Amino acid sequence: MSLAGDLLELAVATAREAGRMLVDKRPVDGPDVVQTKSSPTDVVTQMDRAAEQLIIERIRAVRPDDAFLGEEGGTRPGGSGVRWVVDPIDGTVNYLYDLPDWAVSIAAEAGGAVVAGAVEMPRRGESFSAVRGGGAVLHTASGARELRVNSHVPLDRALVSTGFGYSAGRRARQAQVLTGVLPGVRDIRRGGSCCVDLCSLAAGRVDAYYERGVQAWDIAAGALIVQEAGGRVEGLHGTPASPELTVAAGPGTFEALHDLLAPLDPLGD
Ligand code: LIP
Repeated sequence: MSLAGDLLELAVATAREAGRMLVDKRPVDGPDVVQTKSSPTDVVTQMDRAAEQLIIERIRAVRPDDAFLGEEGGTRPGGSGVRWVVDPIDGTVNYLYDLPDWAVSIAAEAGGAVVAGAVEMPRRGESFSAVRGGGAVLHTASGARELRVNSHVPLDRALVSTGFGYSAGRRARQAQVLTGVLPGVRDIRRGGSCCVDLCSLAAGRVDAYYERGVQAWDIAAGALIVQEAGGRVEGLHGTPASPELTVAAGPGTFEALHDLLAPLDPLGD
């Protein structure tokens, strides 16, 4: 098997194990918040930390020389040219409230580019994955299906998902931008997890996604899944997607959403 294929297999198996652990070991009264980050509502639970530790241990047992970038601090250098980008729970607030839309996201980079990605959604019973150049797939108990984004959806009929940051100032600005987007689209969805939103786009369950301020670990696996399902994932004016701004949609819809967003100055203060 190719390196990317090997990495994918490890990503999928590890994400599945972490997802199972997060369901099985979630305390009945809800997980404890052990830390807050950018604001009092940007929380880390003991389960985020336990899942990240499990993921790093499992991968290191097989590939001890790889580097890691982990949301909960599991960042370490490596000498193999492979780096794992890990979000142990994307959608932590959903997990805290026992809402189903959260996921384990694991991406593998080789030579600086994401080549494999797995997004495990245990409460939905869904495993999304992609390998660069090999397409994107959704596995469920009833089988596997190849993913394809919706394309050329007129913007006024496009269902668009988005998200909001954790700081009050950033949210106020995001709300202003939203007043310019909402009248031009079918409707808006705010699910609470970037990688779930990206997988929903890849599966044709929404038509587009944009968000300011997501991190590398939120988008790494989901962006590959969207691209392999035929979609575009970029910033504004041909820049790559980044923590600054991520815009994602199928051909035709992407350009229309881009042109609606750009004059709204979504990166302004
Ligand atoms: C979440 C993102 C989501 C965003 C949330 C939050 P976390 O990540 O996936 O898109 O809207 O505010 O940042 O904090 O659950 O890993």
